[in-house]
Amino acid sequence: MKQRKIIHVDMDAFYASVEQRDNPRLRGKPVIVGGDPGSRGVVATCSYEARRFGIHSAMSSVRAYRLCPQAIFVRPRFEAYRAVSLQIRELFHEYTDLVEPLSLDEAYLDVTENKKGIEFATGVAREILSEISNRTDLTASAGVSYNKFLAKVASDVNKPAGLTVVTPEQAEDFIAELSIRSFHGVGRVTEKRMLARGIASGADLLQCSLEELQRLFGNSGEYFYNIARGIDNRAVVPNRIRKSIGKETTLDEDCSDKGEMMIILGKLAERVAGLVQAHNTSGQTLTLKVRYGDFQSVTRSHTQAEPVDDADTMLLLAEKLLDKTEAGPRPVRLLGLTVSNLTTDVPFDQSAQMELPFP
Ligand code: DCP
Ligand code: MG
Repeated sequence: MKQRKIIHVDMDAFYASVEQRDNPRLRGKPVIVGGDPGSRGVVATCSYEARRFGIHSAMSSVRAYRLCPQAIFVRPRFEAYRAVSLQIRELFHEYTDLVEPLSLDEAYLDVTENKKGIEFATGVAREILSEISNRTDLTASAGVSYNKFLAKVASDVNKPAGLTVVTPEQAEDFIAELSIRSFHGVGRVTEKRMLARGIASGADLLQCSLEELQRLFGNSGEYFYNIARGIDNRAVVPNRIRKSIGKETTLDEDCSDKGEMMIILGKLAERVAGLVQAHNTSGQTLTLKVRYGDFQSVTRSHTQAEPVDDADTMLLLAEKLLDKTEAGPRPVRLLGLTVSNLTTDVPFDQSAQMELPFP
């Protein structure tokens, strides 16, 4: 296999940096994004100033407050984070379509072939980091290597605003010195089990046989065995993103009664709203599709600033859209409702494919 060029990009103290960017009073201060200490909230993330006090993601807000009473707590503003996420994703796609987002703030890129014909992956990474800072006023860090595992670990090495390259020649030493905690895929439980076996670093992991690792970690055993040797053949898999979420249904027989149509649209609205909510999203456009008895189809759409995610609003809009068709006077054989202009990226996933047919 041809040697690949993989980049892992990860924004620095993401939510907290967005808050500091948008509110100058927060700059240079310990900022905690998450629930307030009065509630039983947790820290989503915190600024680097707050990290000096030992505060980190997933810590209870009460504990964070005790560690740093002068910290400023702010509630998350997901719309702002999503907007940045879209900006950086668009940027990534200027270099390659092999972009695999892991969350709002990080992604793998396979730039073996890149759209700009840049020879070295390091050059691509450097350009991406500087463009991120130009376009978003935020910093990111990147890791560059020949597989996902090494790129991901490398991106963490020189945070913030760092660029770390691991060449095939450097990989062995790089991995040997890694603490087991910094291996991607090693959670707290696995870390404990490894430490109990005397595995504290990449070098220790390299001493373990495949059989032992499989006995200890089941299916993951082989993964650990391979990454200790710098082997990781996982491909960068781009998520296909849904443009819309909708349902349609063919009626048992052609229908000329608008009341009946509204009952069917009510069920459709429930289904579509359920899906939209299940994907944690909402959309600004609702489209009604009507197929008449003679198979001619028409659509009518309504777009509004306020995103929609509930069945009641959808049904209300659907009724107005239905009035803009010839449904009634002309018998109808199919009705459909679709929400588009989604406010978040919704990947096609298993759960969506496994959906049951209407009703
Ligand atoms: N996040 C969260 N809860 C967690 C971890 C993360 O809500 N337990 C959110 C907040 C982070 C964002 O996801 O800003 C990105 O997660 P990262 O792990 O990349 O952390 P940061 O970007 O905040 O910091 P770093 O500079 O270490 O990447
Ligand atoms: Mg990050």
